Amino acid sequence: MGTALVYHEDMTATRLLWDDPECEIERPERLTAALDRLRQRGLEQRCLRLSAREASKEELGLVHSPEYVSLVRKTQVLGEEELQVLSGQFDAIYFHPSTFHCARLAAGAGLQLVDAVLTGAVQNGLALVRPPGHHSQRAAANGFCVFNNVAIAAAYAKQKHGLHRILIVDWDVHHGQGIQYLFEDDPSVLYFSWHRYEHGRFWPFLRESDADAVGRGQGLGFTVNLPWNQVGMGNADYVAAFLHLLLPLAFEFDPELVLVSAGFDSAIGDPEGQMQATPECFAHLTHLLQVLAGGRVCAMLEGGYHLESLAESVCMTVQTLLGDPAPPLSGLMVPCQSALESIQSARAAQAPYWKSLQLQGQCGQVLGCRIPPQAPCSGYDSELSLDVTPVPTSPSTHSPEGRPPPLLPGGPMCKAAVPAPSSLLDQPCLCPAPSVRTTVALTAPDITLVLPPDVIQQEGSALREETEAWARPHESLAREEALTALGKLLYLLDGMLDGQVNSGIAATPASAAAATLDVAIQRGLSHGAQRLLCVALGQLDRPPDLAHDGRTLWLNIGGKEAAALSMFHVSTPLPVMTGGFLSCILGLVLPLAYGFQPDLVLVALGPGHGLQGPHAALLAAMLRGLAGGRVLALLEEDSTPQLAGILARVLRGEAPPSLGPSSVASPEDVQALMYLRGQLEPQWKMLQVRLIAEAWLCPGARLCRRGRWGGQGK
Ligand code: Q9C
Ligand code: ZN
Repeated sequence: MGTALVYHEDMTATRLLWDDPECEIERPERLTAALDRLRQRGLEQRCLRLSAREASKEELGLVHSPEYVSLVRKTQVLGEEELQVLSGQFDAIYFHPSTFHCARLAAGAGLQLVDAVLTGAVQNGLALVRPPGHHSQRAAANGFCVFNNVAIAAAYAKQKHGLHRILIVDWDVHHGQGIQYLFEDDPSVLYFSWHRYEHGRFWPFLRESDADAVGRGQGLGFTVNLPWNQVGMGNADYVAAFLHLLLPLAFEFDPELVLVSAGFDSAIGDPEGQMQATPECFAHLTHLLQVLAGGRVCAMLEGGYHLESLAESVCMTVQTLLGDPAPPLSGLMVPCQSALESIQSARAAQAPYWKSLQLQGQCGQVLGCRIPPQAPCSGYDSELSLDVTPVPTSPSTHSPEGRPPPLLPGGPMCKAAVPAPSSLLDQPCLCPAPSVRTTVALTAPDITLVLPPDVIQQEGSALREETEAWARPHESLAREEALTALGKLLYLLDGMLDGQVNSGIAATPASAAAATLDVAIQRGLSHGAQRLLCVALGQLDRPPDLAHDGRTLWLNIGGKEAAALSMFHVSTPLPVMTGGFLSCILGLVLPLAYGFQPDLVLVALGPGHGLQGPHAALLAAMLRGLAGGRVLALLEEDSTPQLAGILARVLRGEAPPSLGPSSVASPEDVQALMYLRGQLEPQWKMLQVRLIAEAWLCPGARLCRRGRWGGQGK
């Protein structure tokens, strides 16, 4: 459906005319650097270019007072000295004779973007604007912001398009207090902001930036603040904040539109933020938001003062909006202690208002943390002792500990998939983009009818002798249909491993599902995949000959009971309610997957998987964030064409349909999740939603700590 890029050259006009060290970072080159890089990468050319229009007086009046708008209008005719005097009446503000025009274009750009998305002209988009907006208030300019572009867009989407639920995600490193003030009593706008806070010692030094500011009146629980109390927050911290705080609330809120206050001063290199998140992290943040609101995402530029970091991060955002898979994240995926404290205090502050936070993470209080009798903590099966050597703590600003298993010597895979400290100028991904995004290797011809036109229907098969050799150990692969399907699957898998094809779908006869999956795993591991994530739904047993070398993470959803036989062999029942399914994905599957950093993902819908199309689509869409989007979905041959069609669409980058209002998780779902967390948290730090110290208060977790993989905690 396309991505809009809204811009107008005139927005480079406003600039600082006098000496002011605080304001000099907000300069015209911010826009030109971002736009030049988008052109260089061929990204601008792939967007629908829209020229920004000026917002009208009425539109500005949706959030600003008439007096304030006329005050800003008058700056057009002031001389330099008068401009400087007026600027001095606000905090961190400069006016220029072009400010009024630029600020009206900036607000208007957002409105055009919202119109384009809500009329269906495009799926999503980015407005590249100056001045930024999120600090601006009803009658005050603040922090380089004159009119509140994102707030005006939200009010406009409500008024002109009749929307009832709008999510604003403010990933700028500063608190958008302007947006907070404008919507603090409005339950139709959910405002999420993370920001450098340092216990109140960072600009704008507001008490109301802390996690306990949650909105007022009808709007209680619709303001979500995540204060960062240390600098140096990185990819793992940001992803953890999305998985454990923003996304549970966002799914429960079920927005019709997502607006992003897209400031890139939260990226590495920025002098204001002093954070560590690499540009690729913004591809992941964008990707994670695209599963909401049917993919209707409107991003608007806010801050971002390191031109190189800004330009790269903008490219990552636009590339992801265009549907390209996110490049793998670099670095250890271990959130730091301070980030966990912040996330936990925000979860605690929000818990009274959100069902999705009420049952979990409040260990011992709401639900109690009982160990399911069928799955005792102690006494692991001895065959499962792992010969995975602990890897030493890496030097980093906040010394994370624990990491995925050691890497094996390379295959022909993307170098960036190997977790390694990255410098800003590292190429995001050294593998060439596959020429084919999604291929389906299906045997039932009626399925092609529901496929999007650019999804390739694969004709090829692996050589007969080779297919037979792979099939030989498996009785269930002896039949002709199973062999034919296996040949197609092997051919597709090779195409993915060679980088010809990004993702694919293959079908197998139901009776051969487990054996086919086993072959796919072995073939993947022997043909270049270094870490393979296998998400198996339904009755699919872990292949008996799977090596315990940490190269395969096996996750069975639809097992009889919650069980972690090792840190690489996890099984959980299929959640019965949508709420449980969401917490399983956000609270278990994705934290494990992000922690593991696979370079190939297999997702198998096996016998009795019981997953509805939209749920399967959501899972596949979110797993596409891993492994550079290298996801192979295995279906049973008698799956409906609709299921194959919906999976093909999300794997090529379309948004999954929204699930609608979600039910709560059932007590059984919650219990399974909490049990597995207790088991796995010591090894998989992305699972953590509370501090280890607190976990000790939970009797279940304490027992679980005597696990076999070290289990010493922090
Ligand atoms: N060194 C935006 O990013 N100065 N505004 C803070 C601390 C004001 C930031 C001084 C920063 C305003 C849109
Ligand atoms: Zn900022």
